[in-house]
Amino acid sequence: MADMEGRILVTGAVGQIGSELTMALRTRYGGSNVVAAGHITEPTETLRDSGPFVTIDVRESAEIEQIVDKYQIETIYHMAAILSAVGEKNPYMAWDVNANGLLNILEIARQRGLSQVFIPSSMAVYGPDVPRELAPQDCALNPTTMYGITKLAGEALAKNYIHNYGLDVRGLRYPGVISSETPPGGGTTDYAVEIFYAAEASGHYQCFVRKDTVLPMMYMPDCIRATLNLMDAPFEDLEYPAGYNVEGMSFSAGMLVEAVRKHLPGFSCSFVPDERQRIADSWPLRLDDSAARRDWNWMPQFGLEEMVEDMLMRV
Ligand code: AKB
Repeated sequence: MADMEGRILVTGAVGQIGSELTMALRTRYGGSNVVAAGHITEPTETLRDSGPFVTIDVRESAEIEQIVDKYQIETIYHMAAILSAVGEKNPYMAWDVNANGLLNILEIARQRGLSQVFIPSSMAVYGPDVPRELAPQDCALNPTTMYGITKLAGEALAKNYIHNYGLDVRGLRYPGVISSETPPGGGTTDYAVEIFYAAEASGHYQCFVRKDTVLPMMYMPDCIRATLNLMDAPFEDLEYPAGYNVEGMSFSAGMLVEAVRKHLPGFSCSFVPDERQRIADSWPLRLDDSAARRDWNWMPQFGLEEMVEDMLMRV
């Protein structure tokens, strides 16, 4: 077991990343030391029975405070968030949950002198004006989606709490995350997960972005490793603590279909772009994650072929 002082709280613990992160933290630190917080969605039995489970609306400070005090929380992984496609339809809610919710967490962490806070940023902080072939770590950020604006605000708030109060806040700019345990909900990169379930269930998928749509992606085991490795790194080594670029691979929707067809030759896919195409077109094709590689030895283990093979064994 790695060293740990006090307990950990994971908000958004029922979500795509939160559910697997909670289980990874429970394996590392013991089930009773990791409090999983959901909101509306019911937890799986595994999540509910492997440690404390609570309900928190992150927009309500008092609800967070009560849990932080009751369980003597020292570290928060704040994974609760509204994703891009839902955020575009409900911009006010996206701001309220993603920006106000994050501010509540930071303020509670500051007031109680917590040791560490993790915040999930996203490649959505970039807008279409960046060099899309390889988005630099450090450049002007002009997101065009409400989701991206909330993530940029999250990074700015994190920097503010680091510089003004010395709070240890760390974050990753996640690309699309592909996983088999908990489906994502309401994101633009969801097609890269849905395709596997459709391939197994019916042999056909109707994809909501164009075949030539290229986006940065990452397989869940790499996502969890990146998150934990960033949190383990000495803070003084981190030049960009509030939001490091990370990616595992980058492919077009058409390349993903071909990679699946190598294993399931009968699989077919049609491409019928909807409003999520506009969101995808505003994001980079690849992220330059050399700062993460340099500062805390980030190195992905899964490329497209390895990820597809593993996913098809699991779904
Ligand atoms: C989404 O598609 O909204 C997310 C993200 C890239 O942050 N997966």
